[in-house]
Amino acid sequence: MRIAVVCYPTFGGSGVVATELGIALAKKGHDVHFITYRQPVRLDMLISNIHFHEVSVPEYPLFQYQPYELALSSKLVRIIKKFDIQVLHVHYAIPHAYAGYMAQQMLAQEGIHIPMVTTLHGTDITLVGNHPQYKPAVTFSINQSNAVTSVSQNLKEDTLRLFDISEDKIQVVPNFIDVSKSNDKEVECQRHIMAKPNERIVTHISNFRPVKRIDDVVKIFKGITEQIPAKLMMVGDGPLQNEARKQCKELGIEEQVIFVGNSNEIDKILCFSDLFLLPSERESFGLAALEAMMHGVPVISSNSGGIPEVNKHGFSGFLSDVGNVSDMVTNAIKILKSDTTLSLFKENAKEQAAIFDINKVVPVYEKIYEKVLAEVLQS
Ligand code: GMT
Repeated sequence: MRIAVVCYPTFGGSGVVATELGIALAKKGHDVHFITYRQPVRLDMLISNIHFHEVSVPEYPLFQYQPYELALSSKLVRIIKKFDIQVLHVHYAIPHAYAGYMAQQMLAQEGIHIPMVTTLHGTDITLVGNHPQYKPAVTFSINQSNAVTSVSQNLKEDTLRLFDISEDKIQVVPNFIDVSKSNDKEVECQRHIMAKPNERIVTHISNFRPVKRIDDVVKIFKGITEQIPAKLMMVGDGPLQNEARKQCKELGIEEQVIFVGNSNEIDKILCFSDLFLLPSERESFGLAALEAMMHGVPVISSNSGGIPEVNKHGFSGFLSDVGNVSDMVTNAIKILKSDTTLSLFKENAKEQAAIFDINKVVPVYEKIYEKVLAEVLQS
């Protein structure tokens, strides 16, 4: 099948899911064309049937805001025609589903009918999409999509609660990980570089936005260090990074916290991590936690949004109410206090992650593509 993929090319979870899915589809023999404003960070261009088409937005002084949607839909029309694309898959409703719909309409004028699959990822529904300024356009473009998927049951429920969309429109297709990567012998666990032998390594990965409750991450770690020697790896970049650095200084733990910034070496970092922290205010799924679990890292998380669908309380980690830092510290200590308990939780985390293996999810997307394609051909 010839598939066009639209996504955000950044370190965020939706871009990662889109890229990993595209790579997996290409490995199965599909032709996959990524159309976005920059090469996605995890995109491996060495796979022969992966293609990348950059959307550039010409700047003009009259515009206060550059019209990316226009440039994207024009590019979609060109690429879909040139490569005879059969299915368009857009990740993140804003503005991708809207631009995709415009492209569909322009193509229809020329007698080309292409189905669009929209995958909802979370903030496109709960934080941004729900804003009155965007809501009518988001509702419209979700309803116009030939198929809509959401990355968790919880996100489906949120979408139905917040938007005027019929229940049978949305199919839950959970996010996934490639379990074979956790067995990758080429990844060297260089634990000794990061911590002393008696220290536990605690990790947090995010875009350092308010929704991630970065101050709770630091407070939980502080609570852990009061009982157990540990290091904290802060991976990623975003608006709250400087505040977090300040907070570490104030709490007197700056020597124990390593700010790594954005990294393409997540596998290596998770390989030597003992515990992952995700105390988010809200999370449609929590892909970062799933990636941690795949590497045998138990998770201390909040119980918000779709996280309970991923992290199992008392098995792969523990869940607490949002903001209940002392409960999160108690739970972290339960896991970290002995090598035996830690090993047990590590094994459990891997077992739980395996439920979300990519090999179970890719065929589901293939079926959706086949269905929408057949429907469009019949109409
Ligand atoms: O978490 C973010 O702020 C980034 C955001 C994104 O769009 O990349 O992540 C969302 O999509 C991920 C992939 O489906 C999910 O794993 C995250 O839980 C979700 N984030 C939120 O719902 C806050």
